[in-house]
Amino acid sequence: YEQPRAIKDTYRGRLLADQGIIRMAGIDLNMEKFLNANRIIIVACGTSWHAGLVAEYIFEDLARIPVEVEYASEFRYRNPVITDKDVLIAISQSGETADTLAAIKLAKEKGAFVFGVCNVVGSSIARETDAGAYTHAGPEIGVASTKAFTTQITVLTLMALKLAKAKGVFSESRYHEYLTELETIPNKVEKALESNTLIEIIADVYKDSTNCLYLGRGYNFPVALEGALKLKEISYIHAEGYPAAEMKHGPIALIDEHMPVFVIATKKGHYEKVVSNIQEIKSRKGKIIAIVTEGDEQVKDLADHVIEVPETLESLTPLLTTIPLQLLSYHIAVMRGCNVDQPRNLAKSVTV
Ligand code: F1P
Repeated sequence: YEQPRAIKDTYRGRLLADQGIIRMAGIDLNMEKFLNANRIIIVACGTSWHAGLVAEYIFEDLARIPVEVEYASEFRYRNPVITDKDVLIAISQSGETADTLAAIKLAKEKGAFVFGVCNVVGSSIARETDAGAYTHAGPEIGVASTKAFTTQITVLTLMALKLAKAKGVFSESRYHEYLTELETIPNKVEKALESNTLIEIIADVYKDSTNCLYLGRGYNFPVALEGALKLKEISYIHAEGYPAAEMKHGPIALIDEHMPVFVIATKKGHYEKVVSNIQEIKSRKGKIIAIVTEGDEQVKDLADHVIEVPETLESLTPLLTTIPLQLLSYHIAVMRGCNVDQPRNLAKSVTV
């Protein structure tokens, strides 16, 4: 529920009120590093890694810069090819995650320029990186990240917009069109939160599930991963996130009348393809819970439940579609008697 405020603070912290120009010292001062980079490597863990995956779509789609996304916990132990033409972006809510810090050190040793996206001012990652940008989420009280995810995506979107403009991929007017839409997101998140009562009813239906599948395409594939992670982290139900297009390469074998499938099926981006995935699930009697764009009729006829979110640009949809999935995990966890703020076995920052 703090997310409308947190997202607003995140982009407001970077806008000159009078001109709507993004002032983002970290990226402005180091623009050349990004523009001359061979590629961007993004490293992170957990939810922050999912924000990194969304960023891969944003940077490549909007700014046309090649991006690789890696779990910091893998990157640090393999022998990656890194050069001084690479820019590494490390994303971390706490700024203390040991694997992400180790990945930063490795990249710096090889001469890469390292940029941090952190929530905690003065944290170890903020200090170790060459430059960076803070999210303005405020303290994450719970262990499982929620507003950190949406504010990380906000910062990474602003960075991609700056780079798209600097590279000439985006005209001045397209750039401002995006910024204007970004400014509508906090109100649209408020709107998405209004589905809370409906989500509670849906949570009650599926609270005793033992397995769940989450599917999405494009920008919403990482949201499917994040939805599944939230359910695992706080309600201890096994859940898997998958790209919807991969369903036929394996997970389809799991689908029967006992399998709830959460599908992100917003209008912008691959809609018709997702609808055909939904038809495939339905013909195997899977239970379909779909996140759809307001006013959707086609999916409503097919799905067992639909949860609406407002319409926005395709690249901004993760900021809205993730909200009902967070709420759903929350309600299921509460109904199962789990401690949503301090899940068993999980640490707020993994420092070893
Ligand atoms: C990464 C992370 C979180 C997760 C949990 C454990 O932390 O995996 O995403 O919710 O708190 O750590 P961070 O590097 O983003 O602080």
